[in-house]
Amino acid sequence: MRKLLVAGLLATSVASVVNAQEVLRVEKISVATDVKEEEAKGKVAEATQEEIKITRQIDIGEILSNLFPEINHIRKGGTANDIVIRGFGRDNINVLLDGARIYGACPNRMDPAIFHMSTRQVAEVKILEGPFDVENQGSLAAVVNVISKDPTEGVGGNLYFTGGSFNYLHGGFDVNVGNDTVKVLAGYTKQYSKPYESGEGKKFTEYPQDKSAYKESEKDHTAFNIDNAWLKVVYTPDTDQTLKLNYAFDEAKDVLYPYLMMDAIYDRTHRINGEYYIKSLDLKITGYWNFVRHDMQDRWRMSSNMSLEPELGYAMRTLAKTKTYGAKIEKGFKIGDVNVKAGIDGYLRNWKADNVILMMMKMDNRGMIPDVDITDIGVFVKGSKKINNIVISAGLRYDHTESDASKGALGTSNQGLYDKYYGAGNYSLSETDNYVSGNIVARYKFDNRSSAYIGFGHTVRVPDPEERYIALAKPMTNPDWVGNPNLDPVQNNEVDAGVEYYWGVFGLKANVFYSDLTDYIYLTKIKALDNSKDAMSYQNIDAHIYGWDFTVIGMVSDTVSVELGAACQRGKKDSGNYEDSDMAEIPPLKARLAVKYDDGVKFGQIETIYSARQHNVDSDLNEYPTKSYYVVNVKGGVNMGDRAFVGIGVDNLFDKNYYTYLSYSRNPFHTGTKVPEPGRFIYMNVNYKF
Ligand SMILES: [Cu+2]
Repeated sequence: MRKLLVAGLLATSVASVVNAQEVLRVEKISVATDVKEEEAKGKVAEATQEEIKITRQIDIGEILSNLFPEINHIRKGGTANDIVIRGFGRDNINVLLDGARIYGACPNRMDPAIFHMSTRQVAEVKILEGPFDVENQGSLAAVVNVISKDPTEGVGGNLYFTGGSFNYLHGGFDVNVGNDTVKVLAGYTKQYSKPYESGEGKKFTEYPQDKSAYKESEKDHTAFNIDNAWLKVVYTPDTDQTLKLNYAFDEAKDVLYPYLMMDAIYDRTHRINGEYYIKSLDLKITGYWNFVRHDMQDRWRMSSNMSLEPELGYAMRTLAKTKTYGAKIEKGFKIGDVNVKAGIDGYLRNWKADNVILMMMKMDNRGMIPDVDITDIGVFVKGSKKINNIVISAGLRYDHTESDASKGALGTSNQGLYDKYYGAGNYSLSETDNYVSGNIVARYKFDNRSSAYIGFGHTVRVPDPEERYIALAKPMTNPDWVGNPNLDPVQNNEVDAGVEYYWGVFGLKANVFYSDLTDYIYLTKIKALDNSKDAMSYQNIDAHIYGWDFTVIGMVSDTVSVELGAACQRGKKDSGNYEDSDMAEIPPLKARLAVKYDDGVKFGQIETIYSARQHNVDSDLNEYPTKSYYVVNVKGGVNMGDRAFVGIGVDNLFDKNYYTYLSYSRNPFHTGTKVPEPGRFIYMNVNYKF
């Protein structure tokens, strides 16, 4: 939206934004755009587009949460923030990197998908909210596609550095070499930080208590130490064909998660993507493979002192790995005056995690995630047609998904867990699910820029390997954690409506949604059939989530703009085993007001973020109210000629001590550590283009 206003009102200053500023574009896509229009690069007729110029550059989850009131982050530590969109998290939203599926290896989501691409590699983030994506399996409530930078023609590169509070350092470079047939981009970055301090001046390592407390000697332990390297090659033998190949590696070491009872020793990821496009046929073939290996231990916590084998240095450890590979063929064509896109895709997701607990007695929890394979094959078709001022679009998708857990992967301690809680013979470790998803949307165009839409979508996602098959037996006193092999896929029937309206120098974009959920997967407390022990497990419930969001933008002058956005959502349970009908992890009202100055050379912004108190909590999962907060962030920067850019910023200017609603882990048995947001954080970005 901003871009549109800029394009309409500030055509002259747009041209001057060709300089050393590193820009991360974030685009919220609306449904029911013409298929062709949607894909025409640079033409964002129905999109909100935001250009992020100066940030701490820590992680994308945090950046998105800052920008969009309907996106919230789950704060587990200094980095790797997971995201919740409109109250939907985990596998209910699809996060893709360059269109490829990727999943974290950690059963506690220490490494969410969005964490596996470094901020410096990102060109653009595309967000489609609601159940309107048929091109990918399981986009239940939203799809987020994080797209990496392409190499360009010519020789050049960037050197960049960000430094900030709490010994935060982020440095790196990229080098680009290209002619009209072959273009190569290679990059490397390193990120390092000590634990940040909250507004009350305490390091985040001081918050966990009792067994989870950090050892005195580890309270100043490195908070994260991450290396990323990537290589992207684009080959265009003629004007008709494009081949893109991308390899990326990241290694995150010493990542602390005060939210959880363990920390990551390392998290190592390899990603390969390939894409071949023939323009004259409008045919695209893509393939990908990625692999993540993750090691978490409690060696920096007090609990490790209780180890039965002290020489190992830990009392709890999970070693996990996951790989995902898949392919897609898609083709665009026209039937009469209807633009159509059809495709077939498939993927395999494998996940295995081995846990051991050496407290009181040795728990051999090999196969905590028991080598689960999820294989999916799907076909889709979508189309759009313009009838006078109305664009009608529709999509349909069919999926066949198989989920298989391996009994042989289970260790001696967790072998009997499904029998203990669900009864021998009452479940199967392999499931087949077949389902249809689809949507229809009508958009009425008032003029070239303004429009209103209403749409209905039906989407389905299969339970993830953890929800169906996790098997973690804990020492006698603690509850077990066991998947529910009998879970059914989640179905979302949702109606969305919205308006995008431009009036003089003002723009408004607003949406409402109502999601009716059948078999939504929800945490629950269960008892062993012989009543000997309790466990945390999952159940299918019926529920509904509804909400709204809006953004208003005004161009006060050629250089000054004002943005105001807000979002709110509610979630209610309609069935299942509950006492409290409020759903868990539904963030409260959040608003953002920003005033920006941009003359093409100098840039400045004052931003305030407000979050209301959340008292609609699920007491069944031991949720408790979270107070409202209000923070102010400022930043400014200047282009030094065509090659250098320097920016400085202060987040949480007034050093407020505050918590977001998603700052602690939900568990029906106990509450974990509540992790505060960082206190005042001063940073500087320097970028040099060569
Ligand atoms: Cu982990």
